[in-house]
Amino acid sequence: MNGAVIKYGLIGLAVVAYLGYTSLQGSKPASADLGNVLDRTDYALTNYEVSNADGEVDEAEMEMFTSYLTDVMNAQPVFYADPIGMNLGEDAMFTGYKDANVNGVQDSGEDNIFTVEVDVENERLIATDVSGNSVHHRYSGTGLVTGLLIGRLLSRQSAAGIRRGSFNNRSTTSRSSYSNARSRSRSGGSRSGK
Ligand SMILES: [Ca+2]
Ligand SMILES: [Ca+2]
Repeated sequence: MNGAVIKYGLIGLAVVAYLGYTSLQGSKPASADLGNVLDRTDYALTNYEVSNADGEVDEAEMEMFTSYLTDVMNAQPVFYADPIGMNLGEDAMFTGYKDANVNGVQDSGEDNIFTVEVDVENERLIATDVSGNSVHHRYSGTGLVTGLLIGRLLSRQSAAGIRRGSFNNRSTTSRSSYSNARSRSRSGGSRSGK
């Protein structure tokens, strides 16, 4: 009897010690489903509407797009356990980060989760997580606004010294292959009920 109590007590201690260890290791955020990241970025680029049709997307409108993209990333059903914030860099790279306090600003301790780049040369989006997994997806938007947004991102890349062919040799998985791998691993067990 006492032996069993001690045994389970020790298992309990081991679990507590393990959880403590993993939370110390927890500076690296959980990886995001890059398929979802790509689908949502594509959706945002395809469906964004600008109110003034002056044939130009200025910096303020690019900010508004980034805000819209943030909403799309967090739309139900959510695909990531924490709220996602989005930053647009000078080099036109979007960075998704864990916006723990949901204030739209990347505060200290709010780690990056993934990045999204636009490869205009190959008409695709490239999403990369913090583990270095990289997935590409051909963007589908063909409308005027999509073209203007992508043109603006291309201008930013040029200004930052990124040439159109810079992404040609990037090692990436296609969206469809990644999707299959993800759904296979997902069917192994439910992660709900956190
Ligand atoms: Ca405008
Ligand atoms: Ca924040």
